[in-house]
Amino acid sequence: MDPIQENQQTALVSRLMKACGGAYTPETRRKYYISGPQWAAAYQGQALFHAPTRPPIGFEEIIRKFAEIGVGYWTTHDTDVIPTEALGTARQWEIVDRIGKALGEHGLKCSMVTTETFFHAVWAAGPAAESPAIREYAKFRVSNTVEIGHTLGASFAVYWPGSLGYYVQGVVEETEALGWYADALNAACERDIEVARSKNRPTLKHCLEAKPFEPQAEILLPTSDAMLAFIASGLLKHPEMVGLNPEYLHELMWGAAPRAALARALIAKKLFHFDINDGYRLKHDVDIGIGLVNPLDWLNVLVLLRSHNYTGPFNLDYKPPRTTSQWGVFEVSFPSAVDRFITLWEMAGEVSCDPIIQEATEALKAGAAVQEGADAEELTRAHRELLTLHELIAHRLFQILIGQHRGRVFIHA
Ligand code: GLT
Ligand code: MN
Ligand code: MN
Repeated sequence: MDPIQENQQTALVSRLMKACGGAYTPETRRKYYISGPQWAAAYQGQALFHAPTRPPIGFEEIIRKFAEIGVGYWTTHDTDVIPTEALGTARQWEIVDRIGKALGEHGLKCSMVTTETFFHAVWAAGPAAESPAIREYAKFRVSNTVEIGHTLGASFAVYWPGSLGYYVQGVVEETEALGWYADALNAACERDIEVARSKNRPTLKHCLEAKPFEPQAEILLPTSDAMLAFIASGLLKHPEMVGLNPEYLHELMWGAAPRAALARALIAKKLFHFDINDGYRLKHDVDIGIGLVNPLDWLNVLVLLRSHNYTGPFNLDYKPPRTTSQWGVFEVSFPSAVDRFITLWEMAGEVSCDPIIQEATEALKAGAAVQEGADAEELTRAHRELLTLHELIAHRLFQILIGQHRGRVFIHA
């Protein structure tokens, strides 16, 4: 092939993207509770060892592009859209007003707001620092985000306490720091109750998001399970208002089975919100698009959520790769991530009503016919053949993933 001229590259990418097929219409995409984060679309590709590869982009353009694609909901950090120095000022409300107009004009809704308590130098010692003045500032920041959320019509507030931890041991007293962190959440909930009452709206759902490592060396709330314990610890004044925003990759990062982590959130009735992406076990937070690494695991995750009637948002918290251009973010990255989610979600519906999986599951639950008082030997023998169904179910899931259950064949015998 001849080298591709610069002015022919978008046409090539568009043509191949179309040739992939399988795209859903924006109307279909809008039927799902899928939200697009401002920070994901605006991510310029920078990291500790990486210079940016894409130019900056503002919320107006992102909201317009999300609308074109069919992403119906938008999420943001306070400082993704409002400069730190403008927070709480008249300028903040001018910007919020502009956001509201852009959302209205393009038919999007703001579903979630979150507070940046990790990037600015003020958070060097975290949002629950020793200094009372910094902790008061943290309370202001989370309460201010709650007000912004209500103004934009959001239903969820997310908290990622990434900088709640330490680099060097012995400086931070963990129980004290967790108590101080709870004070900030309590302030947010109390402000929420006041604002919700004054605006005649329901209170927000406050969702904690765990990540096991980064940016601190040691994190005080590293997993969703740790957060469930924190919610139930007695430190929160309104534990009923606080739940989880697990992120698929963040559970994988510590070596968990994300589906099992979600199951634990479900039985605690705390699965409020879900960040969807992909990546690798025991590696850093690469935030790859959903289904590009672990499609079978993702299918299983969605089977669980479907069967428990999860109705919360699916937040596309991934980072378009550095190799994708700004144009490509909206031509390839977002539409393909949305479409993989929808495909996996619909496929999960097929799993739930697949006759083979259903019968195998029912048979396993019926168990073997055994005499009363059977001993271990007899029980083992009685179930010996039945338990082969475990592997058969896994095989069937693979078939569904690749479409063999619908007659897709690779070799004609
Ligand atoms: C940060 C983190 C994400 C969280 C964001 C919410 S902040 O980008 O890595 O996983 O969802 O505050
Ligand atoms: Mn996340
Ligand atoms: Mn992540």
